[in-house]
Amino acid sequence: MRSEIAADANCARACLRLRVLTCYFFSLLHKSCMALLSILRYPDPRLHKLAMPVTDFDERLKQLVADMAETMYKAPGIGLAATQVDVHEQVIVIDTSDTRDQLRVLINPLIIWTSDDRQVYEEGCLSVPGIYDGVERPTQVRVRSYSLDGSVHEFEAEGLLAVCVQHEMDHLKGKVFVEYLSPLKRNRIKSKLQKEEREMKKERQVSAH
Ligand code: K1U
Ligand code: ZN
Repeated sequence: MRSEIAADANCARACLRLRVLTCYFFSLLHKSCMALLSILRYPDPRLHKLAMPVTDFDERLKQLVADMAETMYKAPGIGLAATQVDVHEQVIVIDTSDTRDQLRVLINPLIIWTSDDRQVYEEGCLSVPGIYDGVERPTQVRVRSYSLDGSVHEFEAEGLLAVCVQHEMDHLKGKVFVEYLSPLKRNRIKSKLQKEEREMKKERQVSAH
């Protein structure tokens, strides 16, 4: 009787170990399947390319979305458009939640309604690091887009989500938020980022030797 209880306990421990190992294995597999993508920096001309509609809802698209989500969370950002990672297709990932666990995937998004009232929000952009400035946009929008499985869905957004959706949809049209600012501000930002780019290039050359 005692040996049977001991055998059961050993079996339970072995099962638990196996479950832990399996979870660890799959988490490694999951991580190894995702990749951090490099984000284009303003004034890179590729940020002004027009994104094409997605036609194939396949494994390649799922992988792109997984990589974009990982890149957005790591940056960290609250949104990312495929244009910013040099993929010129109509794909957006967004997560404006505080808990960072409510990923939205928008494929071929379309704004089908905007409110008349407008708000100014201090925007930032992962492609324009360190720069924040006010942009005026409609306060609420209604969006129609596709999910990863190819189904259509509609939702209404307001507040930060509405700002983020419009900002990311601009990226798909090749527009960066600094283009809403005055030419003077935009040129200052451009010069600052070009200077930073030259300095980073020099540092990379030095550390390569
Ligand atoms: O580059 C991007 O398109 C992402 C961008 C989205 C955005 C931010 C603010 C207003 C409109 C659109 C960013 O995520 S910039 C980083 C940022 O604002 C942020 C990052 C972490 C937590 C909270 C905000
Ligand atoms: Zn942006």
